[in-house]
Amino acid sequence: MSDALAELQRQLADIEREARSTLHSIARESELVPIRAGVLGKKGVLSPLLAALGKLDGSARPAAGALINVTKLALEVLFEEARLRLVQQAIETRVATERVDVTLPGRRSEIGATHPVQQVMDDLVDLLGQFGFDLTDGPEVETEDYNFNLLNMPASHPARDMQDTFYLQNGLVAGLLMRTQTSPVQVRTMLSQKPPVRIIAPGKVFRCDADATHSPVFHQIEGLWIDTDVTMADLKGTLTHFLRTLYGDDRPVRFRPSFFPFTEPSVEVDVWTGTRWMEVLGAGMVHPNVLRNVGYDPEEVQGFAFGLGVDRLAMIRYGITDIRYLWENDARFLRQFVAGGAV
Ligand code: 2NM
Repeated sequence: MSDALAELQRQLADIEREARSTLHSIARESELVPIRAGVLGKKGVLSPLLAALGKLDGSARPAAGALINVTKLALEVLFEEARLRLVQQAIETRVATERVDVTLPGRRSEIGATHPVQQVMDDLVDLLGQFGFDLTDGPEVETEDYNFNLLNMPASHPARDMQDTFYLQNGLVAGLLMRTQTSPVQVRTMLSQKPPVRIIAPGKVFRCDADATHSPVFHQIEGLWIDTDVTMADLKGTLTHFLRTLYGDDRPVRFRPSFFPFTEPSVEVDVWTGTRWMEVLGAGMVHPNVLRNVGYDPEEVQGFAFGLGVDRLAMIRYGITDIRYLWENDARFLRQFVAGGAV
């Protein structure tokens, strides 16, 4: 072998050894590209050797060319092996570090639960629905007509005082207020429907009052049943059955005479707790003036209405002593009412 060939062989061996050791030291496939270019590329270390072929003796050229090609092939194999090894390593690293333990419990933010007042509301609405009452609703901002005048509450009525009612002063529409009861929904329904009417109106009501047992925003369900032959006996029978479904079949129920401007006669209804009478709702036969105000003839149709405070019933059901707990949104308080236990 000529000196030139021996020298070429030495150089090729150096290049191959150098490439092997470089390929063993790298960790990422992306590092491969510049290294490959530096060896096999146009400006790589093999190029000057190929260029030098021209300067060799014609007789030495084929052997030199063959040597370079054999090394080039070997290098290509080396680079491909390295690429496969690095790709495989990357996959194994990902599998090891991004492993998902499918046996872990799911992670999520607290999704919360139905508020205790809403739970009672839902239960009562559901029960009254079974009694045949249709669900209605209406605006929380009302006019003096719907909230007071049509309900037989004249301008002189004490409940209409600024001290008790939130009046709105928006400078555009006079006489708007936050409804103080859901009866305006009953009025709107009677104005738009002929009897028979059998509805409940659940919702928020607003009064200027705040202490341990009064909240400026609270919840009512009012019921109304008007037909040609609805009597005080229907009032007593329906409400007794309603309360005994809620509190137990043999629960003593008591009707006391009372007064509301929109009913005559009016009653307050108590249930026996075992130690004392507890007031749970107010009711009465709808006043003839109210019937006339909505265009009904009190000689032809009559009926009863009732109203109950949902927040108070929730406080009784859950033993809550201060109504303000219901509004503070303290998660430690609210978590106690999650059905089936704390979240
Ligand atoms: C109550 C008590 C008694 C009542 C009356 C009416 C209407 F619109 F028919 F006149 N709605 N609700 C009523 C009657 C409400 O709450 C303690």
